[in-house]
Amino acid sequence: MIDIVKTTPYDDQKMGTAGLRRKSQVVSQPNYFENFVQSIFNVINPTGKTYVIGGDGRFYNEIAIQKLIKMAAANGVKKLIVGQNGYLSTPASSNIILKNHTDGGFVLTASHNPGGPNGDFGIKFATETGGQCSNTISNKIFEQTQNITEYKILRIDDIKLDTLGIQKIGDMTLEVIDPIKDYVLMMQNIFDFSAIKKLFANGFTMCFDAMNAVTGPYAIEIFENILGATRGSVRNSTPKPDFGGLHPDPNLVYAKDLVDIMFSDNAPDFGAANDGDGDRNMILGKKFFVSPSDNLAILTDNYALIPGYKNGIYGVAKSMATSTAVARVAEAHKIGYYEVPTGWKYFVNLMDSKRITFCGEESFGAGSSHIREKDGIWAVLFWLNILAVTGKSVEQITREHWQKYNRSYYLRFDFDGIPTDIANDLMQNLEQKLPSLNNTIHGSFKIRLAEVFTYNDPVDNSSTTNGIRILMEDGSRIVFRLSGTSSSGATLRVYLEKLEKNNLNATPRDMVDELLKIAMEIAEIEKRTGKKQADIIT
Ligand code: G16
Repeated sequence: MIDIVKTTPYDDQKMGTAGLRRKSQVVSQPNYFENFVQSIFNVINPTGKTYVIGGDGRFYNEIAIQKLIKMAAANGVKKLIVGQNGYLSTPASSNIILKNHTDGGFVLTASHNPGGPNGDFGIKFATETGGQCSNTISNKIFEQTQNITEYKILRIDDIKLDTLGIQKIGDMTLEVIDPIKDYVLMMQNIFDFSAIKKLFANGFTMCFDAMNAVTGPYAIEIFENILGATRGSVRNSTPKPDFGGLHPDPNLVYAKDLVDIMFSDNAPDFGAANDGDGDRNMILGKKFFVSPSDNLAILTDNYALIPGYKNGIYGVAKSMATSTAVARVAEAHKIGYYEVPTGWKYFVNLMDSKRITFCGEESFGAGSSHIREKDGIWAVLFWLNILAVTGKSVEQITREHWQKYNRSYYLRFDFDGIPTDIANDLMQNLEQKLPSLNNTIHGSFKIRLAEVFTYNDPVDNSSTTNGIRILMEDGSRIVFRLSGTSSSGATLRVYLEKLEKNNLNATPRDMVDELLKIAMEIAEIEKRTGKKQADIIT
C-alpha cells in the first residue's frame, strides 16, 4: 500500500559541487531524506523508468537505501538495480548506469567526508549520462524542496539486499547485483592485466589503502585475487559505517599511515589510496608523492601505453584550479584542452561530445570517458600498467616528466570552518579589487590578469563562474574558491602554482611561499578570518 505522507520543507537542500552533503544528524531528521528524494522524483518523473542505486556503506546508508527503494516503488519506478547489501562505488555506479542504458542513479555518499553519527551523509544524483545532474536540474530540485507538502512511500517491511537476483517490490522490479563484477570486466577491457600480473609475479610490491571504505572489496578482487599482489597488499579493506574513524580523503594529511609506510626505509614499490566512495586517488612511489595535477599530466602523456587508449585520445580537461601541467602535455600531443569549473559534472558534455577522453582535478580525481565520474582504481591500474610496461619507478617517471615539460610546483591551502557570511564578504571584496590588480608587481611576480573565472560550455552554451584567478607573467598562478562540498560553514581554498623551468628538485612549500604571502595579503585572509595560516595543506 502506498502511504502519502504530509511534510514541510527544509530550507537547506540546495546541492553543492557534488550532490547534497550534510551532517548525518541533519539528514536523519524526520522527513529530511524523504523530502529530498521526493523532490528529485517530482522533477524527473520516474514513472516507468530504471535507476541504479547504491552507496559507500557509511552510517545511515542502510536506512536511507530502504527508504529510497520504498519511495521509488511508490513513485512508479519500473526497475531498480541495486548493489548487493546496498554497496556500489561511485565509478561502479556510473558504469552500471551506462552499461544498462538506465535513466540515472543515486549514490548514497558524502564522498571523502568522514562518516558516522557525527560525520557526514550525502546523495549524488546522476542522469542517464552516467554523470551527476546539471545545475539546471539541481536548481529545479531545490525549488521542489522549498515547496514540498507530501511524499509517497510504500508501506512494506524492509527489503533483503544480501542475495543476488530479482524480486518484486509492489509493481517494481528490484535486481540485486554483484557490485564488483562489471567493474572488473570494464577494467580488464582497458588495461593490460597480463603485463601487470607479470610485474607482481616478478616481486613488485604495493600497498593500497582503502581507508575502510567502499573500494576495499574491489581492490582485494583486482589487486590481490586477479593480479597476484601479495595478500595484505590492500589495507583497511573492510568498509565500515564510520570508516573506522578515518577521514577517507586520500591525501598526505588524512592517509597518514600509508604515507608513513611509503616514506619508510622498507617501503613497497608503489602506494595508493582511494576515498569513501572510490572516485578519488592518491599515488605514491617509494619515498615519493605524485601531486594530483602532475598525475593527470603524466597519465595523459602516457596514454599510448594503455591498450584501451592506444588508438588515440580526443583531448583532455582539467578544473581551472588544477595546475597547468596537463596543458603543456596537451600542446605537445596536439590534442584538445579545456578548463572547466570545479565539479566532475562539467566534464560530462565534453566527454559526450567526444572533445575529451581524459580529465582530472587537483582534489585527487582523475578519470576518462570509460564512465562519467572520476575513478580511483582506474588511476591506480593506469600507473601499474605504465610501471609494468616501462619497468621504471614512480619517481623516475615523474622526474622525467618534469625534465620534459617543466614543473608546476603546486599546493592547496584550506581555511576551514569560516562563517559563511565572512567567507562570502572576503570573496566579494577580492572581486571588487580585481581590476586594480592587473599589471601590478608583488615581490618577484607581476600580475598579468586578475579575473573571475567564467566557463562557457561549448556544448550547451551555458555559462558558469567559479572562483577567482590571478595569473602571473611567468606562468605562476593564485586561485581562490569557496568549497562546494562543506557540510557546514565555509572553506576557503587557496591554490598556488609556481611554474619552474630549471629548479626541479625543490620542495613545493618553499617554492610557493612567496605566492602564499601575496595571496594572504591580497585577499586580507588574516584580517577577515582571524586565521594566520591554513588548517589543511595538500
Ligand atoms: C567533488 C566533485 C569534484 C570536486 C570536489 C571538490 O568530489 O565531484 O569534482 O573537485 O568535490 O569540491 P570542492 O572544492 O568544491 O569542495 P567528491 O569526491 O567529493 O565527489
